[in-house]
Amino acid sequence: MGTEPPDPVGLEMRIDVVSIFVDYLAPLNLSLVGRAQRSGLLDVQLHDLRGHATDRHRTVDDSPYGGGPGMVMRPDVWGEALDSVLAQASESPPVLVVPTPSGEPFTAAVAEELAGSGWLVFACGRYEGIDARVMTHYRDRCEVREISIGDVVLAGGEAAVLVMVEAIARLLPGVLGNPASAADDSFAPGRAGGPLEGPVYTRPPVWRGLSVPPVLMSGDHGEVSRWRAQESADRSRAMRPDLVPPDVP
Ligand code: JB8
Repeated sequence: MGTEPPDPVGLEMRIDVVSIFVDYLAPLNLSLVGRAQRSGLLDVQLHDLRGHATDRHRTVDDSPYGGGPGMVMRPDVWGEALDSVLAQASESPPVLVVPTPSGEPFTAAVAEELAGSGWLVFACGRYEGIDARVMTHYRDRCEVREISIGDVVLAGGEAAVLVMVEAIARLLPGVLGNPASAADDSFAPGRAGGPLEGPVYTRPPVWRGLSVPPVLMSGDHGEVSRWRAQESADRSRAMRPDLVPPDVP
């Protein structure tokens, strides 16, 4: 009576996240990503960077060489942490993803590439970032992607990891209930670059005096398609003119 165990499914991806604020990543146990974990499609392991610090105060940062404000994360602590994750060896090395405002932009195409890897390791920086030698060193041992989630500056990589893991997990086979809803998304593979999705409506037909556009109730699927295409084009021009090809005469 609704107590049957879930169907067994194969592991599609392992994700390790290293952070000094692992509690920040608790939402990975909720909603779509949490469900993917419980169904056996995804294995997420969190690691406290401070567990690899060696001094009494478990220090992970130090002053920047050359001067300047803030603190930089120490390469020795990161090296111990990442070595311990990489030692959980698989057939092939992981892709090491480092969120940083100075990285390549995170897009649907990047999400797709990362979804094709069976193992991702996310390294969450804080303060002014991670000593650059860490990225240099691990480029010899695995693929390293320094990635920005947008032209905005966060206080650390954790929130960016929540964004990226959700975008990646929903591309894994079996994670979405209805794959048609993913294919229809604005930046879905094959339609990256728009057009944006237009407005959507559900019951009731009139709410606070506002009616649903009558064309959607007409039953004329051709008319509905043309109306939605026009709404998408209008919205794309208004919100994202950068996505709209110039009108050629
Ligand atoms: C310190 O804006 B972000 C971002 C900001 C950060 C760090 C990592 C990522 C580390 N500040 O994507």
